[in-house]
Amino acid sequence: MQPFQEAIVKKLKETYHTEPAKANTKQLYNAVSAAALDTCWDTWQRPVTGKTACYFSAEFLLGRLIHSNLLNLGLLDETEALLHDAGISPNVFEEVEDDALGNGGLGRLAACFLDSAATQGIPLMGYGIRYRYGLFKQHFTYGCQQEEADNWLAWGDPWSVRREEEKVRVDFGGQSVWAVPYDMPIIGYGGKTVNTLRLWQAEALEPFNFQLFNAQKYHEAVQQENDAEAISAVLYPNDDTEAGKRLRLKQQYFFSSASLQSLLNAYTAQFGTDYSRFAEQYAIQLNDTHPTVSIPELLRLLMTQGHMAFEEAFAVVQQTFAYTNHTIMAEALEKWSLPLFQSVLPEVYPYVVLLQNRLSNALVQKQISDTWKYNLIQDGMVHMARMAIYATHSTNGVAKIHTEIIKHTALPEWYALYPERFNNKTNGVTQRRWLKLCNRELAAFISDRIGTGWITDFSQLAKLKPYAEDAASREQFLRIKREKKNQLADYMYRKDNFGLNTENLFDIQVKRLHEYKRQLLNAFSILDTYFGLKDGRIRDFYPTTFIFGAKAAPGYVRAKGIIKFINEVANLVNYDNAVNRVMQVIFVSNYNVSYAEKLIPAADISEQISTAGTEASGTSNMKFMMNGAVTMGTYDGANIEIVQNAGEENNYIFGARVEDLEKIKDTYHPKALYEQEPRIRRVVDTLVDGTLTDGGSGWFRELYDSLLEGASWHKPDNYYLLQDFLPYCDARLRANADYRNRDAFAKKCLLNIAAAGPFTSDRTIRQYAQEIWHL
Ligand code: NBX
Repeated sequence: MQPFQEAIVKKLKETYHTEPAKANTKQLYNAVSAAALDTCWDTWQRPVTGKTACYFSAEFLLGRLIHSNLLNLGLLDETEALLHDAGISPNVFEEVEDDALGNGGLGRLAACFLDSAATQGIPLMGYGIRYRYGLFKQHFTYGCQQEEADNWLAWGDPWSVRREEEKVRVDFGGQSVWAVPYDMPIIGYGGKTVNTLRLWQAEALEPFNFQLFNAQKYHEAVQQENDAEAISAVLYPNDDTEAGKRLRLKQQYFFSSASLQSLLNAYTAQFGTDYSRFAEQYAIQLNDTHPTVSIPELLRLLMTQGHMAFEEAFAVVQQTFAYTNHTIMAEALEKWSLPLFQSVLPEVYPYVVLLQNRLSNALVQKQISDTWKYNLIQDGMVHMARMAIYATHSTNGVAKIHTEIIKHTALPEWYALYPERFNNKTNGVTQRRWLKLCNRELAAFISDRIGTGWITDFSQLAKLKPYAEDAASREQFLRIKREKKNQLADYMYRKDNFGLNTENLFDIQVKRLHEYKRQLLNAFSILDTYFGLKDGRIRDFYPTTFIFGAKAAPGYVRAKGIIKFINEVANLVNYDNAVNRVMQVIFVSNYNVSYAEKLIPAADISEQISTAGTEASGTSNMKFMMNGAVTMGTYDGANIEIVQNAGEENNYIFGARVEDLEKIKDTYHPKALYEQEPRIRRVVDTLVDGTLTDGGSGWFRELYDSLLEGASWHKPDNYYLLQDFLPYCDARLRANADYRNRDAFAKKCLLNIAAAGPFTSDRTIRQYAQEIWHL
């Protein structure tokens, strides 16, 4: 037996008095994890020297950690051999719950960044919240989304270490709590660097009040405990901002203050209480505006604990912080009402006023009169994005087009004031999880041809390009795709009790459910194909399986209506014997990181169909690309950079561009399109003509009206579904026809893989380190 295998056996024996062949999954999971943690403990505990970057984020969507940590430590093969010898399935850990402390792209990006930084020896530490319950679990009853709490800690938390001795106190107006850090190792590939993700848990100063208990006030006796623990109890399941929730502001301040206090404690231990050189030791990246209350909080700490004058403290703050914007949707820009902010954070508010006063002076000096566009405090609200731009040295977008839209459309007044602060950092994803781990077959295919250097240097993927011309490689690629479809079919049968036709073309759209992402457009186009097949308008259709996966925010009624609609479309198609040999539609339940790892490698077509100008970047588009799917997409987000690099001729770009929409936006009349075009009318009418039913909820009528009549808060079809409908249907039929020539299609796929080099988060995080943090 290898030493690591012996270590696992020893853990099982000492902790659970059992052995591999007899252990249950939870015991195995905890023993393997603990043994693995031991192997990197010394590396982890080595003190870091020099400047450190800190990623402040309300979300880290880590997914399942055991496989990626074993991979990065080089212990995956040994572990699997041990499982095999004990007669245990290699898939045994598939029942272990994901760490789902995030909603979607923003939280998953944070997780990719941590992996990439550790792999490249960049000292990047994550700071966030240890939610007791992560993103809700989803299932469907009669096609409607139902939510269930995500009790992820039921599996134990073997990758965290509680650091009781490093807890700090966080004060709100009238409430004080402990913030207790739980540290997780972030293990770089090869195990040479182990960084830290520090997640804070809220606990009561005094958990139990005996006096109240003795007075038989049982509820009051535990009230402090309950109120404290509420702060880190649950992840808010909205992936756009929910204005005005008191607990949400508390969460933001809780982890901001705790993280800053812990950085100041570490700084003080090394350099004393002269904080004037703080920014030489720490760079802090704000992941969207969620941690932006860190700005007045650091000011407060520097001026009270460090006795600094305001101007001096402001300079430190500005040199320390940088801000990343992830959305330009006006309704998603965070604002807090003044009364709420003042009552939750009375000690912090005065520092917001100091910032506002400094800004006011600057605006006078620059002779700017429309100050209402800039004010941090305006119309009874505290504007967090404005604060994040004003008090930091860098504001970045997450794809080229997104950064241009920030500069010229969303926040032009700020770009005019401080043009040098604005910069782009196109997103990326880690190829360790999103290729090496989730698609071992394709990873081996690549390594056989170009060596293994791509695992840590993704630019080497370009060396794969000549193999697109090699018939044997194309054939081998197709065999791998087939194998990944079979694996997905097994998984989906277990999870969703649905049988996939693995001979089919797999067309997949997975992402949060949002009107701007246009899952409804996808569904309309599927219906158009369905009617086209039945009418005989469409012939020679290559059999296709359409797959959706998405969670809707629980309060987002329209999004839930769209889920129900797609499930009804799926029923209509799947039970219709006239078409179900050539079409399948399935909406998988509980789409999460682990499901993504099964779905993405099996895709032939990646659906990236947001309204131009709305998706800041997208990151699943990159994951699909590196797994050899072609992009069916609009000119939006990182799709643009993807197809520029891989060739438009190897992808399917359709629909109105930002400039086109700009031109038609005042005259757009979706009802005219509906009336003129029978194919549009036919699919839109299924919402109301009895073809499909919403079970009496009224959701489908509401969707119908939103497209044709609008609502009090928006114009009709404000995401231009009907505008892009026919071009989308055409592009899909074109791709479907192309797919018949499997060999030619495989060539496109291979050219996409070979062009994926720039879309690694290794490149992104290097750019942050060099251009923003100056490490
Ligand atoms: O961030 C996403 C964007 O929509 C994607 O285009 C982008 O690729 C990704 C990474 O840059 N934004 C996102 O995921 N937002 C959230 O999850 C979110 C969560 C909570 C909240 C607001 C937004 N209050």
